[in-house]
Amino acid sequence: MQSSDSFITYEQKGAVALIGLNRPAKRNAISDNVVEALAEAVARAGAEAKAAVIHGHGDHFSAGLDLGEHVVKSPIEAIRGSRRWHEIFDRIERGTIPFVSALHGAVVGGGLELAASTHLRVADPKTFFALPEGQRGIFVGGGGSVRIARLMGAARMTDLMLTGRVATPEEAERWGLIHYISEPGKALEKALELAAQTATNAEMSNYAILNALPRIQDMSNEDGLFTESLMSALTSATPEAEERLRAFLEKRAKRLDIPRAAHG
Ligand code: 1HE
Repeated sequence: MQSSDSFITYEQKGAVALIGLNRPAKRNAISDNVVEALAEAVARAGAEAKAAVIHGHGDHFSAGLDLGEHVVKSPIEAIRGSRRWHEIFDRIERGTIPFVSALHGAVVGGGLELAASTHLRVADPKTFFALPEGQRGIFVGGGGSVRIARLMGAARMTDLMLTGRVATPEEAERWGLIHYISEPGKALEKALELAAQTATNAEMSNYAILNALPRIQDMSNEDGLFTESLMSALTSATPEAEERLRAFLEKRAKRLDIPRAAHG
């Protein structure tokens, strides 16, 4: 038996926390122990790091909910379990630091729900995505009907759930489910690079991107524009913003990395 404190690994790489799902023998299936260890790692990252990467040890990111544990649950126990997943994934999505997921192998069911709670998703070219809940006689319970449906559209999610079909990284990218397809075998490297980049942003800007932007999507135009102006005022009234704006005007700021093709 694996000891419960090793279900998740935690390392710090500069300003970035590296959180690893670590049950490779069970394809990183997410048991109650994994969820609790993840909660601790997420809290630690929020306190100690400026960005975080979530990845999977072994050949897969995650095979989703631990089906062995699930079968013995009564409805009320399952509701408690689902609500606990919501709580922790919400801390990832609406916290104070950006999370990047490095995906490879299976990103299935609850594994995809976890990935959907992160802010940027990078996938290896051999990653595969599926929502086989229909075949297992269950439903999503880790926030997928909200997050995954919003990312790729409820119609596409319906297809994956009804048919159980497996989607490719190219499809996932086209649907807006992932942001990047890495070079083969380099998803973690690319995710770390992106996380390190986000860690250099002003913390208030990151907070606004993580917390105001998604909430504004749930508002009317009027309320969205109003909230945007408040957030904008709050963000620009920080000493960090003042210094960064001055650095740009004094030509001390790092310049935009403009793709060569755009130079004409
Ligand atoms: C598991 C799990 C799991 C593997 N819970 N034990 N998720 C699924 O329906 C996906 C189920 N898993 C698979 O389809 C396959 O395992 C994979 C395609 C991901 C990987 O295949 P493969 O050939 O590398 O591994 P395997 O031989 O299938 O599995 C290796 C072991 O991991 C095996 O245990 P063993 O004791 O026989 O060695 C499997 O039983 C075990 N294993 N996946 C428990 N998921 C909050 S609601 C979310 C709802 C969902 O997530 S539904 C989707 C569930």
